[in-house]
Order: sequence, then C-alpha cells, then structure tokens
Amino acid sequence: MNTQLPIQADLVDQHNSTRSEALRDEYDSLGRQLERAGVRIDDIAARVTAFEVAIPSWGVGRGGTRFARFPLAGEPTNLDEKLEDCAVINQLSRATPRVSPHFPWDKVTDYAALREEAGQLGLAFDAVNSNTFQDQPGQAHSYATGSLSSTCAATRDLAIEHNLECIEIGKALGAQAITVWVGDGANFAGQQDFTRALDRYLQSTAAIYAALPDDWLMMLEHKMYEPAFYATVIQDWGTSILAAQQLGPKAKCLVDLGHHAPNVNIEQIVARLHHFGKLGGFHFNDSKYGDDDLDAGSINPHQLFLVFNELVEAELNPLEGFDPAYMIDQSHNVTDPIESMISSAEEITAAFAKALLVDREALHAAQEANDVMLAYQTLRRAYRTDVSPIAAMVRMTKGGAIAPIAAYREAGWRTTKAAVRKPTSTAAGIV
Ligand code: AFD
Ligand code: MN
Ligand code: MN
Repeated sequence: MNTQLPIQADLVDQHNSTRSEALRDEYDSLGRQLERAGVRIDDIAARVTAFEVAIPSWGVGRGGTRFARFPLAGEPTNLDEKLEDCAVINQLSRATPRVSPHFPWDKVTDYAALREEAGQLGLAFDAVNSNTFQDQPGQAHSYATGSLSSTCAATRDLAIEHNLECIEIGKALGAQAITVWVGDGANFAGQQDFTRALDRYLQSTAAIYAALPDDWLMMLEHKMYEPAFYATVIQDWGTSILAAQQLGPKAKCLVDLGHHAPNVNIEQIVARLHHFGKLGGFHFNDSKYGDDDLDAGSINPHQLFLVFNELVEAELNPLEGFDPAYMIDQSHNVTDPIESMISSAEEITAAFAKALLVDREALHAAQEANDVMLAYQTLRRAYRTDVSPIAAMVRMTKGGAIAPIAAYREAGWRTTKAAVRKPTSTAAGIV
C-alpha cells in the first residue's frame, strides 16, 4: 500500500541530522555500560524495535472533566482528522501503529474504506471498544438501568446487539478483539442485588462470546467505581477473572492501570492473571487518586516498570501463552494530546526496556536465597538506567524522530490545523 504520512519526510530527516551524532555517542556509551553488565545493547534495541502500543481514537481530542472541557485550536473534529493525528504520533514515535476504535463514537458507513484510509496513513486497527455506558439519541431502551446487567430484558438485548455489531465492524477493520467495559452498578446500598446483577451480566456476555470468531479475544475490563459509586458489576480483577473463566478460553481480563483502589499492587495482579492464562491486555495511563487517565508514567513511572518487570517474567514462563494487547487509555485535558501520546509511548517503551535489563538470573538467585537487599538492588539497577538513547536510536532507525515532541513542534502541525479545522465545543463531559 502506498502510504502518505502527514509530516514531510524532509523535516524529520533534517531534525535527525542535527541530532544523530550526539545520539550515536550516547548510544555507544550506554552500550559500553551495558556490556560491562553482560548485556548487548543491540539485543535490547531489537526487542524495543518490535515493541508496539495501540492508541485510543478517543484520546486524540482534548478530554474534559464533568466540570468543563477546554478545547484546543486545531484538535480533530471527525474520524478522518483523528486518524491523521494518530498517524502523526506514529510517524514520529514509530511505536504506535494501531488505533483502538470506540463505537458508536467512530461509526462510519464504509469500514473497508476506513481500513484503507488508515492503511494509507501507516495505521491498522486494534481491539474495538463497545459503549453501553451512555444512551445514543433516540435509543429505544435506556442504559440508565445498566446495560448488559440491566433488570430490563429489552435493554440487555440492545446492549448485546451493540456488542455484536462491534464485532462485525471489527472484522471489517481487521481487529481481533473486543474490549467490554460497562458502567453498570449501583449508587445506593440495596439498589441492586449483587448476585442477580452478575448473573445477568454473565448471560449477556455469553451471548456476545458465542459470536466471537475463533481467532478473537473478548477482554473484560474491570473498574472499581464511576459512574456507579457504591458498587460496580465487574469491580475488580477477582470478578473479572471468574467471569472470564466461566465464559471460556477466548475471554480474558484487561487491566486498566487507573481502575483500582489507591495503593493496590497492580503488578501482582498482572502476575496472577498471567498464571491463570487470563491476562488479555492493558490500558496504560497513570493516576494519583482514581481513574484519572493521566499520562502513562507521569506520576508513578516505577509502578509502570514493575508492571513490565512482571510482563518480562511472564514472557519467560509463557504457561498458557503470552500475548497481551498493549493499549493507551488516557484523557488529555491540559496538554496537546499528540504530545501526551508521544510522551506516554516513550514512557511505556522505556519501562519495557528497563524491565529487559533486569538480570533475571541474579534476581531469581537472590529470591531463592532470601537475599532481600540483593533482589531489590537487582531491580533498582535496571530501573536507574537511562534507556532513552535506545528508544531514540530505534525511533530513528524506523524512520521516526530522535526527539519526537521537538520535531512535532518544529512541524507546526497544530497551528496549521487550527487554520483549517473547525472549532470544537466546550461542553463538559467525560469522553
Ligand atoms: C472508561 C474505561 C474504558 C472506556 C473509557 C471510555 O477506562 O476503557 O472505554 O473509559 O472513555 O473509564
Ligand atoms: Mn480503560
Ligand atoms: Mn478508565
């Protein structure tokens, strides 16, 4: 396919030419440092080259809170423009070649044409997301009573139908997974029978599961609260794994880093899910208090590293297979979403690269010998390493920019788009 990338290739080449000598120097120096620890930098670079994380179609516009949304001049106003911005992120970072779409937000009439359009921008589609947490105009049965777990059969049927449609759309787009997150739950004690609500959810998801193609996954995304504030139907990884086990082998759990109670040990959840063959994928983001949807690694990069440490560990013990889907799920309320996504992709890649640097043999030996300090220091040594020359070298080799945010600013993308894209609304609301 003839790709037509949004930023002029000359501009990226020129950006890199002024920086490549310094980068080579830093890469070689890090290479010597790693060699002394018995690690070949090119091996790490090869792994980083193959590493990819999908971006959310809903993350390229300015997000908002329930109080307000502050639009950004030149932000995308339709799906074509969203894809264009996703292509910019991937062109400069070379780590985000797939877009995870959300329906009905991303509904179009011709999905074959949409796939083609994305392909021309160097993009493909990742897991489709269904949306039964808000009503669409003219919807026959409201989700105000819940969706897949609603007490109202007609509402449940509508929610099932929507998920089936998402699978059909996903097939046309070349996706191989559907992520199901529901806002179902209760705001008051006594509002909902916990058991019956879960039973209804399981029945509804079984109907969706039955329509999954053989090579597809259904990822169940748990979330502790919001929009329901007293209880949610799939509140944590416990309910999620039990539901996934009941549904069957194609059902797995999706871990959104922001969907846990504060201080929960997410890396341990990752290890547990993998142990039972139910680790489906991730929604990366960062948070301080709840489902904050802040940029990955911006608050707690150490946690991100510890998650990847478990992932690298899991990869060495594939058990029932190891192939989690990596996706970003963020809301960019105060930054340019393109810059946030580039920065997040870099943080996620760095966490992965650092986890690869962990001396596994030394770590396992220290664990077996109960040498607590040595085990801890083994992790720390990897975490402290500045891996940015590896990520930059990989980006440049793949045709991206050495300093992608600087290159993005040099390209003047947003200013150019502000002149041609329509202004967007300031309406409050969570997207
Ligand atoms: C939710 C979940 C989920 C969903 C998104 C919608 O994280 O992934 O698709 O928000 O914006 O909190
Ligand atoms: Mn999510
Ligand atoms: Mn969320």
